[in-house]
Amino acid sequence: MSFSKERLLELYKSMVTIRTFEETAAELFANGEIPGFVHLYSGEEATAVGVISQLEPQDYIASTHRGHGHLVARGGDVALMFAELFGRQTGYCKGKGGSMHIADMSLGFLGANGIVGAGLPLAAGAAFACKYQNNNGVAVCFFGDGASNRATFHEALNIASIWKLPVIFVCENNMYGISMSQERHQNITDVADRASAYGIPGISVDGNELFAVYEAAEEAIRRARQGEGPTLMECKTYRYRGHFEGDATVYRCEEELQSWKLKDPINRVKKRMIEMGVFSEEENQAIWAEVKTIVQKGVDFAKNSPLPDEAELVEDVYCD
Ligand SMILES: Cc1ncc(C[n+]2csc(CCOP(=O)(O)OP(=O)(O)O)c2C)c(N)n1
Ligand SMILES: [Mg+2]
Repeated sequence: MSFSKERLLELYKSMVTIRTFEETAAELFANGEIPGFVHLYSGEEATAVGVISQLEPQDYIASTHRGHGHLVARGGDVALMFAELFGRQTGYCKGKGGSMHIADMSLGFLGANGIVGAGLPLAAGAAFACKYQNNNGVAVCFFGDGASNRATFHEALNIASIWKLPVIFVCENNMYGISMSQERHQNITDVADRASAYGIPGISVDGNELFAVYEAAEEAIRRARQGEGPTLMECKTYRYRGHFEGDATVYRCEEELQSWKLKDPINRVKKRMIEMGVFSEEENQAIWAEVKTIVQKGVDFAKNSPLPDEAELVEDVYCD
C-alpha cells in the first residue's frame, strides 16, 4: 500500500462525508422531517471506504438496510440521497423508496436492501455476470453479523466458492443484530471462521482501522480479479447510534459505546494523517467545513424539491 497525498485526502474526505451525512440525517429525523425508518452508519466509516475506494467502474456493490455509507463511499450524490430520504420526486427512487431502497445502477450500486442477508445472493449473481461477460469486474457484498446466520449467507458462499466467483463478502460485525448481541446470536467470535466451511479464505480485521481494512480488501479484490474466487472478510466495528433512529438502545451500556468512541475510525485516521504530514489540524477543520457545506446543499436541494405526483404512484413499480 502506498498512497499519494491526494489519495489519502480523498479517503479521509469520504469518511468525513459519511459521518456528516449520517449525523445530519439523525438531526433531521429527530425533527420529524424524514419519514420512515432510517438506520445510520456512524462509527463504521472505515469499512465502507477501505473496501469501496478500491473498486473500478465495472464493479458492483450489494448494500444493506444501513447503506448510506456504502453509496457515499462509491461517490453517490448526497443531494439525491437526501431527496430520497425526504420522499421527494428528485430522489434516487423518485421519492418512492426511502433510505432502504436507494440504488444507483450507473455506479453499479445494486441497492440498499430492507431484507437482511438479501444482498449475498445478489452479489453472487452480479459476480457470475462479471465472470460470464469476462469484464474483469468484481462484486462486493456488505452484510451484518446478524445476516451471517441467514441461509442466504451459506448458499451464496457455497455457490461462489464452487464457481470461483469474483466476489468479496464483507461482514460488518458491529456486534449486534438489532438488540441481540453477537454472543447471544451465534456461538463463534469471528464470523470469518465460517469461510473454512466453504474452502475459501476468511480474514478478520479491525474494521475501525482504515488501512487494515484497505489492505485486506486489496488482497481479496486481487484474488477475485485474478480468478481465484471469493473471500470472506470480517470487519469488527460498532454503530454509534441505535439500530434505527428512535431506538432507545437499552440493550447496551454507555461504557461500551464510549470504549468504541475511543477507537473512532475517523479520529484514528486523522491522527495518522497529521503525523504523516498530509494535513494540519487547521486544514482538518477546513475539510469538515467544506463537507458540511456540500451536505447542507444536499439538504436544501431535497427540501426545495417537490413531492411525487399522485399519478406517479404505480409508475416504475413493475417492469413491462
Ligand atoms: C429477512 C429479515 N429478517 C429480519 C429482519 C428484521 N431486521 C432488520 S435489521 C435486523 C438485524 C440485522 O443485523 P445485522 O445483520 O447485524 O446488521 P446491522 O443492523 O447490525 O448493521 C433484523 C433482524 C429483516 N429486515 N429481514
Ligand atoms: Mg450487526
